[in-house]
Amino acid sequence: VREWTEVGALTEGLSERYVLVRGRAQAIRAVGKNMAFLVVREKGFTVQCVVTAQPDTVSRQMVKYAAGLSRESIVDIEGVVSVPTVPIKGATQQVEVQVRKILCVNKAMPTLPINIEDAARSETEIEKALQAGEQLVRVNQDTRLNYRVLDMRTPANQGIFRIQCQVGNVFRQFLLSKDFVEIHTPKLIAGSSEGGAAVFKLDYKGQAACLAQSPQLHKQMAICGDFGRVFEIGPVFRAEDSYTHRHLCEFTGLDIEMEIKKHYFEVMDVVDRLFVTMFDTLNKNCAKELEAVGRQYPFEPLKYLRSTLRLTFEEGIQMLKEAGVEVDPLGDLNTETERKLGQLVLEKYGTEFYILHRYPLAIRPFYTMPCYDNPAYSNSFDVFIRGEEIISGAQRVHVPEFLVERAQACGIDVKTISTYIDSFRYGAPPHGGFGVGLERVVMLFCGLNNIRKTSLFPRDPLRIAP
Ligand code: ATP
Ligand code: AMO
Repeated sequence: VREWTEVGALTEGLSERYVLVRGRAQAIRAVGKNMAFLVVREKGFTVQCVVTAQPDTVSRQMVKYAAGLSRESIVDIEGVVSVPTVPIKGATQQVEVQVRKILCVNKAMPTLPINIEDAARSETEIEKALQAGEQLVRVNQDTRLNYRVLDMRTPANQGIFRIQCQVGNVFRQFLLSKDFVEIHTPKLIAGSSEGGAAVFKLDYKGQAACLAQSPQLHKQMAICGDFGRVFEIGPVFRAEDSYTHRHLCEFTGLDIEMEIKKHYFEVMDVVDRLFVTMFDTLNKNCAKELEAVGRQYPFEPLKYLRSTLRLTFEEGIQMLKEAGVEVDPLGDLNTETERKLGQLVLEKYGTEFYILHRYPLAIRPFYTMPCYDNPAYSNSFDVFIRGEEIISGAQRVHVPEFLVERAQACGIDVKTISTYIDSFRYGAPPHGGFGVGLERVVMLFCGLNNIRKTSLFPRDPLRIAP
């Protein structure tokens, strides 16, 4: 059995060695009848392979065969590693493979709907190429998403989804190390978990049901069931009816719920430790991926403090007011004012990651605990990256009579959540938690402009395929 060498491992140290590699034929160029160049890609690394007709080893027919391969076909190449005298452009590896044998393992169709090299260019590179009179097709977002399997092959997308994997991984590992138990709650539920209209309704064997807008009700019920601290990574469904850069109809929720002794600050402490650890880990373990993303979509590394800044909602409103932005002191911030506050916070405190807490009660979900000292406010918080929300969290109402009162006040049909309400009648500890949108974390950490870039197969009001 012959040993395989990865394209990424092809370096000068292997000079003169005979190697066997498998990859995709990313680019193919014939030079006359005696020579062909193939750029072969594997896991984001590329190497130039040279097929030259030679009396004893390489026939002209083989050169023709190589030159006739279709882009993105999967090929096995055997050959000798050599170090060229001039630097190689258009490949990540600075050695070449002098091809002796070539085999097409599986061919791609001759014309692809997306050219990977075009899809991988940054806006600046596109502008330059166009100015130089180069013929290229700007790959728009719909085309990318329609042919996502091809789009995924660009270095930036390889980076994005490896980073996304790390976010989930750090979330899980961190919480497991802090005594949290991973749970799995149902996504088919009887009543809306967040209130509001953004619910996908369905027929559940003759009974009205919906897709869970969050694991909110069941993660709290797990606390009533004495698990102490729980978390879940799972799909969340929102029937959003408009098309924004940061809303999906299905996203991945990272949720926690935990008993608290005294204060909702205990939940914010978890946010702080978890996210500082997460950002540190991403910067350390995903340097290559972050660089690949930045090459196509340039961004500044996230600025965050060793200990996360906490501002009250009132302090935030005051900062906006001082900057000449008037907002309703008991109303919600909109996208624009959130961004503005993000800018002000960055200027004043030097961080792009911060917690805003003690929100007005009126704009929070029914299960949110009001502040003990002033019921116009609540023991709740949102967390922002670069001026956009990634987390909502709060202490919850754990007294059943009060929970019913709050649900009714918020216009919720209590009958549809009766089993949830009943859970609190058997004795419930004080508790709180939060929910994070995975795609938003990756989008904002990498300074990307659209959540569709960080969802493998995004679901929005206009898209349910592929
Ligand atoms: P959440 O619902 O979770 O708390 P969110 O980021 O969706 O998270 P919202 O509170 O729904 O935040 O909305 C905050 C702001 O985002 C709104 O004031 C509005 O400016 C904007 N926004 C939210 N949903 C939409 C939408 N479907 N279309 C356009 N803008 C929206
Ligand atoms: P909320 O509704 O704020 O809170 O959602 C929590 C987080 O989920 C993300 N998010 C979204 N991501 C993509 N597309 C959407 N349509 C979308 N909507 C929300 C955001 C948001 O911060 N049960 C509470 C959480 C809790 O209190 O524990 C909840 O669902 O990043």
